[in-house]
Amino acid sequence: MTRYEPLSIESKWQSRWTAGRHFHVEADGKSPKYYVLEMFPYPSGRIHMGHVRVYTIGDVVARFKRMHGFNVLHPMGWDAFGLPAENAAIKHGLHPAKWTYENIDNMRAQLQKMGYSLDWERELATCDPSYYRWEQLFFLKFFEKGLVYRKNSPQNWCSDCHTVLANEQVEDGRCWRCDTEVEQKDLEQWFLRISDYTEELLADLDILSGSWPERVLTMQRNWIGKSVGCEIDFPLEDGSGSVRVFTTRQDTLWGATFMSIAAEHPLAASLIAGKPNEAEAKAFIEKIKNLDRIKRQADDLEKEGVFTGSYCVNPVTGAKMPIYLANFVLMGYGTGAVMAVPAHDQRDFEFAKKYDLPLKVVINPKGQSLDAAQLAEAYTDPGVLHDSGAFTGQDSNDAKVGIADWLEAEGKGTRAVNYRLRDWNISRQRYWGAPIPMVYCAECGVVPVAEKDLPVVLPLDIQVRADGRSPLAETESFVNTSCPKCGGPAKRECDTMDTFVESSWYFLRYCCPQKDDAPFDAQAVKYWSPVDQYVGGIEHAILHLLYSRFFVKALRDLGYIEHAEPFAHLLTQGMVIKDGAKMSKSKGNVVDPDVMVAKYGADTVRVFMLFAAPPEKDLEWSDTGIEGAARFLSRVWRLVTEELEGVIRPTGGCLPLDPQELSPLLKELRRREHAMVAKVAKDIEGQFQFNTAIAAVMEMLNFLYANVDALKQESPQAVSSAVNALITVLSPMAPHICEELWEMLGHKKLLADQPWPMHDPAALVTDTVTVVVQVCGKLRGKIEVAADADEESVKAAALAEENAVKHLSGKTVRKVIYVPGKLVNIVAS
Ligand code: OVH
Ligand code: ZN
Repeated sequence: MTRYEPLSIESKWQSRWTAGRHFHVEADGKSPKYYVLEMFPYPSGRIHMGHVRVYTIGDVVARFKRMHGFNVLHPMGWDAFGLPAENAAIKHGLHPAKWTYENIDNMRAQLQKMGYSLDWERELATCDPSYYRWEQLFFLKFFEKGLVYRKNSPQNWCSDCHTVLANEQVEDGRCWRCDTEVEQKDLEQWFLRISDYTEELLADLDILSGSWPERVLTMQRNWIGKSVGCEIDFPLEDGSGSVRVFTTRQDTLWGATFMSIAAEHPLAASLIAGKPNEAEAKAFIEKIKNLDRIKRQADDLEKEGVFTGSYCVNPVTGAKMPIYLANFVLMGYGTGAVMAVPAHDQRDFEFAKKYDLPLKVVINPKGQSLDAAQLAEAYTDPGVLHDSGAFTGQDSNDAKVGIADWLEAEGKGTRAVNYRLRDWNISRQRYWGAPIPMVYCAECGVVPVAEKDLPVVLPLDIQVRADGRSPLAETESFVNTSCPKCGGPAKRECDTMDTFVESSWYFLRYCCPQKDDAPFDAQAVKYWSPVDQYVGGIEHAILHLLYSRFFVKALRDLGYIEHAEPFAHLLTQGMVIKDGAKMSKSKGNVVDPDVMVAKYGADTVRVFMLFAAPPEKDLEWSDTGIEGAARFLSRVWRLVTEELEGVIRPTGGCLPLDPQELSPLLKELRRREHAMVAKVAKDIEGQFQFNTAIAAVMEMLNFLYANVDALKQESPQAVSSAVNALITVLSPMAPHICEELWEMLGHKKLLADQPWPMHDPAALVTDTVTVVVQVCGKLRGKIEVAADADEESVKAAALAEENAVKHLSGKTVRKVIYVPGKLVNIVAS
């Protein structure tokens, strides 16, 4: 026997796979295609266990599909632009490009050590001009179509870092990097008009239902946030105009007792002008404008407000309603003004209690009548309308329709739809990103760069600045250009694009990464698209997946591609944790993949990751778990190289022997072999239950060990078939060891090219026995059960026997006695 030495075996097979360009694929018409993709990594430096998990899952699927005859595309690349590279570069005094490309080299080597069946010839890095030039082209095409526009909007701004911060980069109102208090600053930014696609993005989620996790679909629906209701005008008391609100609860209109408006509301200044508390209101406005928007929407925000000094009039009751500035109302969603119905909205309720504003009950639960003075919280459920004019007595849901009709007929309001989804601000005031291909000309204004002048190359001969300011604005050779329209002197846009732009279309570029005269080879994209199976972390459930869906639809409308959805199936894997917590340097609970691979080999790490938890669940790292995986593979090795040395012949497929002529042991072996092949396939296909698939292989291994001597004696042929099948079905999970054993058995062709073994469903049927069913000692029926059925299931079958059920009716079962393989007696009275 030879020792199992994973490291030398693994590098041997990795070199062979690479040398043979083994996982390189081309679009062909011969076999059906299958495109499996894991979310591509940021080149952050080193891979972590989260990467190992997601890329292992994807690799099993890729290898499995390959064995099923698919032409499998399984590519890899680098999401290489972004703030982390720039910050690391600042910290280490390196150029972001150098830092990024060195990381890519390291991480590529780490991934290669895992034995993933990737087509490395399709590798791409998004920071390469040959990639981002096409993104710049899309920007120009979007601009032509009106899908790109420039807008002044309030942004989170850190004066110290001199940049806009994404909402996620604001922590407790302070910059995540330097702790400076974040301000809100109006800036000219570039936006992608994702709102043009809101309805399609929403509607197509229904098509993805069943293929994407319901949780992700729900998150996307909530993010899009469609609400249907009415816009209603509330006249100002002084007759100078009106305040428009959007509400989904027009059924509560008769209960609106005051009005809440955003600090940014265009009427705010005139509503407070000359009023007794003008100064207080002004101070409040300033304070609120500087609060970040996320905080203002949080449920636990302490509700605060200031009376403007002005009133409006409820258009249906005529009641005079004080207008308040309120910290939780935002411009941008709805109209920036909210009709407050404190009896039926919890936020309004809290606000009314705090500022002693009147409550009016207009909806009662069926058969009850609420007393406004007694309410401990808002009553927000549907009910029966009360004190609501002609609608009193109606069901509140029905009344929504009637009231909308009536408002429209009376000219007091109109039906309206509102979305939470905003257009996508893609401007970043940072260096390490794709330049936005626009120039500013004193004569012609904002002018797009000519297509023939793409790419606008990000200059590399710069120095990153310690203060994080973009060096681009100070790079004269970059900034100064000529106007594409008039040829006069002009200045380039110095903002770069959000990195989510790169990740919105990389999966299309993998179809033809080398094409240099167009973004896509239409044939190749058509052949490979959509991605059949996408795998990645839940943290991308909303933005990345929504942006990619938007990009695909927009590129379709530009005529570049034909399909409408990027990812046919989605799997979101759980986190890798240790001691119940996310791995992190600060907690000191990081397990480094390199260390584990060096100690156990990649196959063991892969098997552990797949066996320890179903993919969508969090995976707790455990030292005993990885030891167990190592032991399992050693036992596979020892069985073939020691216990069965010289016995096993190379066979393909499952045992072809005629079952009639087999001994009971061989019959059982045959049944188990076919059952294993069927179970592993069923668990992987569609279900991704790799843990139970591996368990099925373990069961077979145990059976072989338990019967090794008898099996050797009775039929080397039968045992050969079983072992060949075991190695074959284990190979997607542990490819190196299986490939090595396969070769040792005398196979000439690579295991990676083997078809999945056929299994015979007839072989799965176990022998059955007839069991007699008695009720109180009298024969009442017979049941057929599997010979190896357990006691519980036989008893259950007996209790369900038709005639027995009849004789049991009206009685209580006291006891069930089972004589194995013979009879069940049900004692009842
Ligand atoms: N480039 C983007 C990205 O997420 C993807 C684009 C398509 C937008 C890992 C850990 C983390 C963990 C465990 C041990 C130590 C440290 C997944 C951390 C990601 C993604 C890819 C690429 C991480 C899941 C969370 N996690 N679990 N365990 N790039 O390089 O960050 O969700 O699926 O693999 O990740 S990335
Ligand atoms: Zn010009």
